Amino acid sequence: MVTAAGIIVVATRNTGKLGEFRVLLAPLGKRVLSLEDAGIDRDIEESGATFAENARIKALEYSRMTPHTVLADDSGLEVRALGGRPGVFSARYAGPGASDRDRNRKLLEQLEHEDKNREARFFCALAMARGGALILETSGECRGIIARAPRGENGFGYDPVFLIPELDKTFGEFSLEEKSRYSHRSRAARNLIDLLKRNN
Ligand code: ITT
Repeated sequence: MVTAAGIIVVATRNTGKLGEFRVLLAPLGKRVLSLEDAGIDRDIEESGATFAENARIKALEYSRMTPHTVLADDSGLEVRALGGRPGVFSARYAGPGASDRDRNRKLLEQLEHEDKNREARFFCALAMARGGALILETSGECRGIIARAPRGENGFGYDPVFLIPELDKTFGEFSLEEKSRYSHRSRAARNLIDLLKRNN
């Protein structure tokens, strides 16, 4: 297999994540390819019990399908009043075929009677692999609260309902540049870049 050291395949079909990674990985000066760009159309079952396990499964499996280095992200929202749910089920929270809007509606309904206890965190686990071998793993988190109603049109997923109280802004009201400073994914990506620098 021919590998190109200047390429990273980001193992996601989520275009929101991909757009963020293009910004977050820019300091590495590598070409960022999507699964589609890399010609990979198979899907991997996310059977892990934790974000870290799922990120590892995705990185290892996809790295067997391409000669390039693969970076996988498994992420989601943990809400304290819901005992940490939706957690690893964040993408599947409102069942198959549901939209981001459906998931946000369900979340707000479930928290309807929670006036004070609305704390939540976004968590992002990253795993990097090549040729079926793990290179590194890291993670990042961002704490906030669940807003009373969706605000803002930017981002994806639960962004419109995830509020940073100090700024009185949801992630849905953040620009891509602001989200790239505060988010769980940006923290994980900074850790990844530090680890890569230390290992080289
Ligand atoms: P891939 O597996 O292809 O990467 P996915 O959307 O299924 O895409 P996950 O399994 O990691 O990704 O599920 C993460 C879900 O958590 C995602 O669909 C969103 O609903 C939510 N999520 C994760 N990061 C988020 C963010 O930065 N903003 C808003 N919602 C986020």
